[in-house]
Amino acid sequence: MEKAQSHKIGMISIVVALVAIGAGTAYYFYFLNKRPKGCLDPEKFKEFKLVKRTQLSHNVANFKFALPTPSSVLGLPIGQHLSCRGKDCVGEVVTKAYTPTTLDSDLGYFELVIKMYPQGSMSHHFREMREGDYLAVKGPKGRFKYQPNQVRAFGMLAGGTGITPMFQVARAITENLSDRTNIHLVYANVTYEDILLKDELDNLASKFPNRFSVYYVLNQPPEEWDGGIGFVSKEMIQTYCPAPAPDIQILRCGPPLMNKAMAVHLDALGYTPKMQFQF
Ligand SMILES: Cc1cc2nc3c(=O)[nH]c(=O)nc-3n(C[C@H](O)[C@H](O)[C@H](O)COP(=O)(O)OP(=O)(O)OC[C@H]3O[C@@H](n4cnc5c(N)ncnc54)[C@H](O)[C@@H]3O)c2cc1C
Ligand SMILES: *[C@@H]1O[C@H](CO)[C@@H](O)[C@H](O)[C@H]1NC(C)=O
Ligand SMILES: CC(=O)N[C@H]1CO[C@H](CO)[C@@H](O)[C@@H]1O
Repeated sequence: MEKAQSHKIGMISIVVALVAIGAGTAYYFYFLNKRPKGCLDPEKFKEFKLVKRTQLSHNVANFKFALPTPSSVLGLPIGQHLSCRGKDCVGEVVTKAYTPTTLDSDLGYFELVIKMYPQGSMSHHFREMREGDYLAVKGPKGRFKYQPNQVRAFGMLAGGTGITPMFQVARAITENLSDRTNIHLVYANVTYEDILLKDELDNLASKFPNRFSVYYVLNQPPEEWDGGIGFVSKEMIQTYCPAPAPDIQILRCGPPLMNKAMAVHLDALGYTPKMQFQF
């Protein structure tokens, strides 16, 4: 009797275990298939073909890369970036972060806007790239998590190429009609010619006057200039960004010295660490 009982219990636990394994496997495959299929692998570099290179200024170009099929999705969450691998001028391998200016709603391709510095190591790689060449890319990378209406408003402090993650977030927000988030961008550069994506940003501002505003700041402004002059100041942040509140966030992305200066300004103005994010 006792032996039969324990035998029965043994059988039951085996059945329970099998059912659990079955359910787990089904759950795993269900979510694996439900997940939008992306072309990226966070562990492994994958190669993408450069199909079009468009020079935008003497040292800035737009690089368009093809995805495996015309309906492929890159699979990069809003505001996250790619790790790109290349070789510098002496053949040393380098990897650097880049945020596409395209979104997952752009099927079959992604685009990078790259500023190439004369002495830059990855800059060298991009300068040498020709249509038909392949770029090694890994991702997604980054801690930024964005959900529609997660905040009432974003303030954005960008410098130079730090505009690309801001532009991506701004596009995603304005292209979603049920997202009511407001965006206040302050964008700093040295000269007028350094301003990246200016047409695209001005376009957003005129199409969405109540939701997107941009204030340009230049170290060396042209003679006629109605934007800011010098470095981004505490007063500019006060005037052009949302005031500290639990439902706003200030994003920053620029050269390290600018990021540091902006963090000091934001702390002094009373923005808590939770109200600040650095890409
Ligand atoms: C999240 C994130 C997203 C980014 N997205 C983009 C993007 O979309 N497009 C893009 O072009 N870059 C982007 N960057 C910057 C990029 O990762 C590299 O830092 C940049 O391309 C320079 O790399 P490099 O190897 O050519 O230069 P390095 O070898 O690192 O630098 C060599 C020299 O270049 C000059 N230099 C380098 N960076 C700067 C700078 N920011 N300002 C002024 N002078 C500089 C300096 O003189 C420096 O001494 C992003 C960075 C981050 C963190
Ligand atoms: C747009 O926003 C709504 C909610 O505000 C969300 O449910 C939807 O997924 C968003 N669409 C896209 C394409 O992100
Ligand atoms: C690429 C570039 O010109 N970057 C500069 C833009 O302006 C900010 C602030 O003046 C500088 O810190 C960047 O180096």
